[in-house]
Amino acid sequence: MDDEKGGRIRSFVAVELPAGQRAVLGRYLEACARCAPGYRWVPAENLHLTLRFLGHLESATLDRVREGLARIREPRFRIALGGLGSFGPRRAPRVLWMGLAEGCDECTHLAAQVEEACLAAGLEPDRPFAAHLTLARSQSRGTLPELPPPPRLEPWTVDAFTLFRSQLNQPRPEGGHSSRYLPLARFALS
Ligand code: 2AM
Repeated sequence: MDDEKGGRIRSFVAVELPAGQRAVLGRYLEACARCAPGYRWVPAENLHLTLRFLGHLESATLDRVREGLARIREPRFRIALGGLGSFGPRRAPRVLWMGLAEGCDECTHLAAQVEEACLAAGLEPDRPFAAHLTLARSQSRGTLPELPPPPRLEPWTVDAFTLFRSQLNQPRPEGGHSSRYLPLARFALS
């Protein structure tokens, strides 16, 4: 299985979506997938807001990261998803995402605390953080068709963040393959 390289574990830190927002967004992404099959749309169960991609870590390093994450003391905060955005060429974006209408500063601050824990555990510095919830990745390099308007999603309170293990290329019950994300630890915000 290629989530493990020489015993190392592929992992990342993220904010999870509540079940209600996940379900609404999941239905929207199914509609998008019918419009734009040249994109790989994230399955509802995989939706998350990445705070820090950790890559493949030795288990001792992952333990140090986990200990550092457990020492983070930050307050809960409200978050609201906003409009669609993209990375890459405007007409044929590489990645489609949803931005934050609320909670962007708090998320950025939390990501900076996570980054500190990673550096203390011996990881290389990450690229600058830009809060976004990835919805789809291009698999064809073709132009992006017009998408249905995104749903309005209720804001919610983020009361924890999660360390995930990523297992690549798991077969899906409905066919095809995608990553499977397994929560390793959840860290409460105060
Ligand atoms: P993103 O989709 O929010 O950009 C789990 O794989 C998460 O880690 C992905 O959702 C992705 O975040 C991020 N990620 C995956 N591969 C990455 C890479 N090579 N560099 C940086 N972040 C990556």
